Amino acid sequence: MKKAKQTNSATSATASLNGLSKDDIKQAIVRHLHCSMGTDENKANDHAWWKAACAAVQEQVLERLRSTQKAHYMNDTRAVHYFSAEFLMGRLMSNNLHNLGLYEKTHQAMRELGVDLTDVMEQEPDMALGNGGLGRLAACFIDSLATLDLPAIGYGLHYEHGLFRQEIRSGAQIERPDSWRDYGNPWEICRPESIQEIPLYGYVETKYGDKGQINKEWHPGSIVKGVPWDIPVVGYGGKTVNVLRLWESQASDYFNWDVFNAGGYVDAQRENVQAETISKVLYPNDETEAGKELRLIQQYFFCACSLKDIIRRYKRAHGDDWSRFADQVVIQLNDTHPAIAIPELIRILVDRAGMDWGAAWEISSKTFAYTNHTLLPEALEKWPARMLEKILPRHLEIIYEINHRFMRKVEEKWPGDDAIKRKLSIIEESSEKMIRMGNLSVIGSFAVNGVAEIHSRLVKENLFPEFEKLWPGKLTNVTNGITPRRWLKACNPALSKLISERIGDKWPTELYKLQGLANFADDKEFQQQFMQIKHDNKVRLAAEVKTLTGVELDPNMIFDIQIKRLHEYKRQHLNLLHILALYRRLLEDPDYDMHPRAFLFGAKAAPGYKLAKDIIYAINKVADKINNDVRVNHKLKVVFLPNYRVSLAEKMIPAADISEQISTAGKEASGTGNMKLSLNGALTVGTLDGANIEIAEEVGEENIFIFGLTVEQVQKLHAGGYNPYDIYDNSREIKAILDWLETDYFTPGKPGELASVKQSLLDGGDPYLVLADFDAYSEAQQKADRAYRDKAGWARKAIINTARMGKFTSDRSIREYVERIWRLTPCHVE
Ligand code: Z2T
Repeated sequence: MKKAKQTNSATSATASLNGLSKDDIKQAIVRHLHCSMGTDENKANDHAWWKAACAAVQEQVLERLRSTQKAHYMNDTRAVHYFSAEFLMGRLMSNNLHNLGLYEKTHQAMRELGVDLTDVMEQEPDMALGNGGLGRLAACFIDSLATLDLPAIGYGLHYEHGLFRQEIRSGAQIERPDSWRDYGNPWEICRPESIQEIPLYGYVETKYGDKGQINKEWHPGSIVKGVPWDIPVVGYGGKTVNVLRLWESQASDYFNWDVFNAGGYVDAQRENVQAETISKVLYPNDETEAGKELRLIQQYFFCACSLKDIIRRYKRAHGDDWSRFADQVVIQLNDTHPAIAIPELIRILVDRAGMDWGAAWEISSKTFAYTNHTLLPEALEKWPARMLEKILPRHLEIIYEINHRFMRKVEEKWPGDDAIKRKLSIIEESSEKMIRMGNLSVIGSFAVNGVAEIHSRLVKENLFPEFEKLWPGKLTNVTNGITPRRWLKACNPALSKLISERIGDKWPTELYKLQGLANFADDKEFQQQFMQIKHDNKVRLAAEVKTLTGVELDPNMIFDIQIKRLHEYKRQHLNLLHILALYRRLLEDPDYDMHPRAFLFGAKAAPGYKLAKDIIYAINKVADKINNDVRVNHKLKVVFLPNYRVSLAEKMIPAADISEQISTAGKEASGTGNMKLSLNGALTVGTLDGANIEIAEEVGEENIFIFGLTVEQVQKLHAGGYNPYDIYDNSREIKAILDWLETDYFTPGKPGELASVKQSLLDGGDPYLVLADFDAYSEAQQKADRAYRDKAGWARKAIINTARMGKFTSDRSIREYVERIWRLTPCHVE
């Protein structure tokens, strides 16, 4: 009786939206099994069931997509166009079912068909078209946009291979191609009617008009075809279905015609290969700029396709009247990767629509807004002017013109100050002339934002200081968020159900409602239920760990989790040094007082990032040793889970007790994993960096373990000449640990294999202050250890963490973008 009621309340928010019954779903799935998959109930394996189920869900999705597009067209709505080189979508089945309100019914329907929905969903490959935080943020944002009934379209690249699949061989990372579409992607729809032709290379001809005007004509040397694939984005409640439009490159028939006629059939095939290379593979570097020609072509290719698409749609409603363009279209640049869209729009307006510069600039500078995601100098994009000249000769001219006019403005504001001009110029006059895409983005946009309070302050103060004086108010903050539909409702069903029982089922769209849970933070029964769910999630993860690595974890251990890209600034090696400290303390004193703890890592290193790969290797070697050392392995375990990705995050996050967020202060722009873990009741051990600061404000200092240098202290330490040897020479423990790495203790017979980690922290100068923060970190960990032993106290802290995460829904982020930057109005569908 009670059970039936709970099921009802869990689906009541959406039940009225679809009259679809469980039997309808069964019929649809079986129909697709027969008619789309050409198999039957007896022969079908999980993969066939998965495809049939997707097809059945997609029918529902497409109906809503049609009504959404009709509503947007009829209302001629202003829309945001989210330009991003990355969309890290993960799997779509569970998400779409939850957002349509069909999850429970489909689960039952499949059970009656004799298959388990959870197993079937495991068949879906992740859509890993992104590196990490930036790409996942884009995915959360388009979920929120659809949920809030906002007209929006995501534009990106249809990579044939997403982020590489990571395998661990003898402790080392090896990269394998990701082939997410090998057996077809049931969610995407090809739209050949919207193909675009994109010019590249060639030269610019200057023409003089009869009234003395100068016209420029770009004669491209090559043309590629952009083929759009649409992925429907289902809002929670299933009303609005927006699209993510991803462009695939193909050889243009038009271009190859000449070669073909000249008898160059084989040469024409070579052209095909080149054109099709553009969308072949996602660059696997997060936060480093490779400066490769193909990468610039990727960026231009998807921006040019998307702009043509937007303009075609605008013209359908407004003809050649450009006056309302900036009222109808806003384009958000997700970092500088799509910044080339700025000169591309100006080129279209000036060269193609025949506008004068002033009118074109007026439109383009009211169309673009730019989000900055990092302060790390190695991630700030700069393109050699020579490369732009070769690939996009007209765009380089336009960039020079933008800069020329901007320099006049700077001269007006700071007459005669050449130092400021050098700093603000789009052109960096180094030995090789470089184009600074960050400066171009700030100059060409009407709004610029950072992604957490502290990050936005540093963007203003350190990255673009004089820009703030030129355009007060243009630089602002929008703190990142995460979608609670994927990162709580879908990934942690037991906790979601418990929450709904206590505070109702409105929290997925009104996350501040979670604060109602604080009323039960001291309620014994609730604490027990909350921690039982955590325990069950740990049991489930332990089973997964056993299958993936062979390591056995006791779910009574503290599950301490660090999951994120591998980067020196994120300091996985600080975590590792602390693990080594615990190991050493346990060897010196078998009764060393600590609650048993399992340290779990998930991280991919950029394939060319040597030290990052060395750190993965070191973690694995230390893990091997500790896990097999019977003197300590009842108290200490270390696990490196291979191939960290969205679907693995969904299994790890609900099982975490402790969340490691330990970047050097000032380096992590925001972080979003920090929000996901805290939302699922993990306590943060973290620095005063990125959104950790805002998480600490929300949960209160007694419910988080903050440690380490502040941004100001970091700056001072660097300015005063930091010498890591001072710490090494004065700390017995640190010295012993670092020296240990050089022995063959962890790599029997191969001393020195882990030496690069030590080297980077001593002769390498320890640029991320690992040693400087070590003692504070170790102390914070000890506090966490003591706190965990107080069962009720810990349960209270965990509950408060979940209860106070309301601020971090991506719905709040999107509302801020809408009110302060995009100025959109919702368009209700049906
Ligand atoms: C990325 O994931 C992030 C920043 C980048 O700067 C590039 C990539 Cl691939 C160019 C991350 C930040 O490191 C992280 O702090 C932030 O939360 C995330 O973007 C989303 O804003």
